[in-house]
Amino acid sequence: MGRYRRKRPRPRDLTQRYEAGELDGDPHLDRDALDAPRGKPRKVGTTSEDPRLDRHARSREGLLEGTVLSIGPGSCRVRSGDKEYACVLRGILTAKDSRRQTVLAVGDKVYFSLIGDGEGAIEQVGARRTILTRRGTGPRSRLQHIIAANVDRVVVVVSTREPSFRPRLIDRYLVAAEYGELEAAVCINKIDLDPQGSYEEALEMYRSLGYPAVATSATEAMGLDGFCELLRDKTSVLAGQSGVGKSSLLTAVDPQLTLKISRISSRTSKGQHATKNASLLSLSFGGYVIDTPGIRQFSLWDVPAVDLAGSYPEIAEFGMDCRFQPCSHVKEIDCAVKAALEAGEIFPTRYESYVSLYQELLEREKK
Ligand SMILES: Nc1nc2c(ncn2[C@@H]2O[C@H](COP(=O)(O)OP(=O)(O)OP(=O)(O)O)[C@@H](O)[C@H]2O)c(=O)[nH]1
Ligand SMILES: [Mg+2]
Ligand SMILES: [Zn+2]
Repeated sequence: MGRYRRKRPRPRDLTQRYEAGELDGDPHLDRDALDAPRGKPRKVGTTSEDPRLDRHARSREGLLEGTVLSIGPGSCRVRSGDKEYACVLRGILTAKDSRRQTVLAVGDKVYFSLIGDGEGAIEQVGARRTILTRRGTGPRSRLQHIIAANVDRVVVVVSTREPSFRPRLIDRYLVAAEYGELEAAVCINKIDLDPQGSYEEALEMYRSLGYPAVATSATEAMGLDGFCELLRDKTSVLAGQSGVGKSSLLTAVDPQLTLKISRISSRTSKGQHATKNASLLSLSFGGYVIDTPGIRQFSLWDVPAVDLAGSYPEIAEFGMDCRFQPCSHVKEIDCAVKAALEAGEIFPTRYESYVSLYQELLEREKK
């Protein structure tokens, strides 16, 4: 079962492109440059002939450059060099954007002016290298929520129990990561609560799909070296349900971090997040990580149903041989994905998760 082994290399190294300045731009001149639309980072002004580049260099004169560490009501914390500033947003940046829940995201590169001791006003937001997004919840369900900007990797954290293991949720995060062209990894925490090791099959499955996967116990200090290696020297974001142990894992691998941890092991009811806001943290062993508050439901932002298969590496690969292009791999005849499923080359749980997500996205498109 599941003989698929991921061969596909990552399409390109975004970090290198970013460092080469290829992806930089000025959102004031091109608001769309703020996001990597539909997951594809766009090149903005890459040649010196581009008149926007000069204007943008001039307009940043006298401003400090920093990174958004966390966002509170009305202001945010920004790190610049080794100092932190409390910053407000200039009016132009707070102007209502009909599609976004917030103008600013944790991890954003910003340019700000000093307005007091340790206080600044954000004048510009740099183009985003990558974004991890979801749909807003409740009344904000038509808005895009940016979970993190400019990260290299998403580490999806789940627990064996308390709260129970949710493979469908993992797949949603993996799709959001693939769609945003981010690396993704999986961490199965609280293995101390599953001495039979029933999580091992899932661990192997994610590995065979090409996702680094580790099994840990934050409280019993198991598997923590592997978890460290997922984070070392990268900028990562931890994502997953409330109570799975994201903050516990971070304090276990880096005792310098003082994060609020839930006193109760299982978090099942609404509104009991131990972590209230996403925050960007510096790791003593190298790298940065964004700890996020857990969410109950993860709804994908703006992935067209027809593009979903592209975010399941094994389905994308077998799908190249389907008779119809594009093929939904749900109802068509001569579907190479269904043939691979029959032959035991695709994990049934992954195919089922694909079909259910495909139908959900299709339903949404009809509305
Ligand atoms: N048994 C066991 N409990 C754990 C483990 N890791 C964390 N916990 C407990 O699980 C609870 C939730 O941990 P947190 O670190 O606050 O979880 P979180 O994912 O950060 O939750 P939010 O901040 O609400 O999103 C706490 O009571 C931890 O002590 C583990 O490996 N094993
Ligand atoms: Mg937390
Ligand atoms: Zn097909």
